[in-house]
Amino acid sequence: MQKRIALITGATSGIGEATAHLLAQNNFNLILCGRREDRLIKLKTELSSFTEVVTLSFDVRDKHDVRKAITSLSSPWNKIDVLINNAGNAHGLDPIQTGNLDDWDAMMDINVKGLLYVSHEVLPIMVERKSGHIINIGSIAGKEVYANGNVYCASKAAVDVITRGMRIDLNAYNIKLTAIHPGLVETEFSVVRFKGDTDRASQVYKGFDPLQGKDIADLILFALTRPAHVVIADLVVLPTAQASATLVKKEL
Ligand code: NDP
Ligand code: 8X3
Repeated sequence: MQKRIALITGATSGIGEATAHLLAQNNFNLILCGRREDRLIKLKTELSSFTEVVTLSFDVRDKHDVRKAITSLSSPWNKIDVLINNAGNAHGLDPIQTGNLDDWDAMMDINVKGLLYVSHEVLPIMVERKSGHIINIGSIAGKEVYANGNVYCASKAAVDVITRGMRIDLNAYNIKLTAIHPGLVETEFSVVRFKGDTDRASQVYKGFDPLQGKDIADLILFALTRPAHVVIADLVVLPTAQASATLVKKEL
């Protein structure tokens, strides 16, 4: 079987990195994206014994850079079969009345507008070929609002709604849309949310068995390997200890 080409945003850590590892070993050629070039180069070296890898370093907030990076791909790399819109983070955890404007900009610009900018460059390729699969990484935070989650929750609710809109608009073009909404996954997510405070970040995952990036990668691979007539549309996945966005059974 011919290998499909998958473009993964946010491949330099966490869910994206785990997905890169799994897809590399399961018949995908990879376009790996992120801002940290050193990590992209290291990942390419690690995965090159399994598959072919191209790296693109750009900030999803910059629509001109997004366009430049994706249009720089030449054949066969510009025939993207799979887009995994994974890049994103929470920035801060503050009540709305004391929220930080830069944090708000970051979350809306990366999680929402960044996803749109990347999709905008990849969609014409899929539409022209009448084929493709887009996987958007949402969050339980897009399904439930929790205290101090305000803008992050809004950004992930937007991912949920945009995915549904994409599914409708792209229905005529045989393009599959999957949204995956994880609960707590132990990645660099909380280190970013708490601005490098690793002690505070590690508390988030103490006392229970959180999801790992590999758990989400497994679901991504499952969604990508369903038969042509099947699409996994919307998936919420939680650690067993988590019952809702805020209820986690911890044994401390
Ligand atoms: P990580 O912090 O480990 O990974 C985030 C990735 O996003 C990195 O590869 C980072 O790359 C990339 N990224 C962040 N900002 C930008 C930017 N401006 N431009 C380009 N790339 C960027 O977190 P996760 O793996 O946990 O997060 C992946 C996705 O999963 C996010 O969308 C997150 O919201 C979602 N999610 C996470 C959950 C969790 O509990 N961890 C739960 C539910 C959803 P670089 O810094 O190199 O640019
Ligand atoms: C990440 C999960 O619960 O921290 O989207 O919002 S949570």
